[in-house]
Amino acid sequence: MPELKALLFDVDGTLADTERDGHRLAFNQAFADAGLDWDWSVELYGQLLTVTGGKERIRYYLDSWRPEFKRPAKFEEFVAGLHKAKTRHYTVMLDNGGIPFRPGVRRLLCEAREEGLRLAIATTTTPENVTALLKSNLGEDGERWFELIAAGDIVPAKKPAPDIYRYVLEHMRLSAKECIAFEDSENGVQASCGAQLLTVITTNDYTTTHDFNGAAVVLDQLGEPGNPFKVLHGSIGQHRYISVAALNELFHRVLPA
Ligand code: XBP
Ligand code: MG
Repeated sequence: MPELKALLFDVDGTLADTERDGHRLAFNQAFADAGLDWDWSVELYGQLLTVTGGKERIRYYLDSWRPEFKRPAKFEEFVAGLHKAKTRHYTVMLDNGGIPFRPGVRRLLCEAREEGLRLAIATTTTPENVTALLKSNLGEDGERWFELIAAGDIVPAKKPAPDIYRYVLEHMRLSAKECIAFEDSENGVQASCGAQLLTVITTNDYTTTHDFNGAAVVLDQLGEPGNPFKVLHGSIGQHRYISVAALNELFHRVLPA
């Protein structure tokens, strides 16, 4: 009989709504610092999210929106420098009040720890960003809640490639059939399902129209006792918020022995 052993979390959009008022603003601040007139609006940023990874997103923007931009000789260094400045702005933003976790995230993490489930992070974002987000929401030892934080350039192919999830499974010596992944986006579900993981989606403003084919269930949020989730696709029994009991039920329904 398979047993649920671990929960694997995406970060951006899943643990917290970091994109629109976090990463986007940090990119714009970095562009302004560098004297560039690039300004990523809320709407444009939604289109740019097609590409995961900040450095990759800057290159995508230049290729598709600014083909006339005269690239400096050391182009890769130029992009890396901009991205470094962006990371600095983003982590300062988190340190100064932060971006709160989405509903139900802290409660589920606490419950999972109490129940002895193993926890890990699988994200394309830069490791410093994860540290800052976990610290601002869980306190100084926030990172230690997770057995493994797999982030950024640790694998060469970012989501939608399944590599980051395969990395986590390999390093934690887990089979995909022992885990549940939490994602918020189409790139994310392609990565988790590509690694054969049962996936729970919580959508956000940027991802409600995404294709979540392959996900076990699609919800608007994890929910809280007084703030139930809406089921957008699939079913999660009689549960009103995601608890370890709800996850075990889903796990045994979707992955029968
Ligand atoms: C997250 C991303 C990241 C962040 C920015 O995707 O695409 O690029 O937007 O992070 P996912 P960096 O949630 O699917 O992992 O700028 O640090 O790359
Ligand atoms: Mg995400």
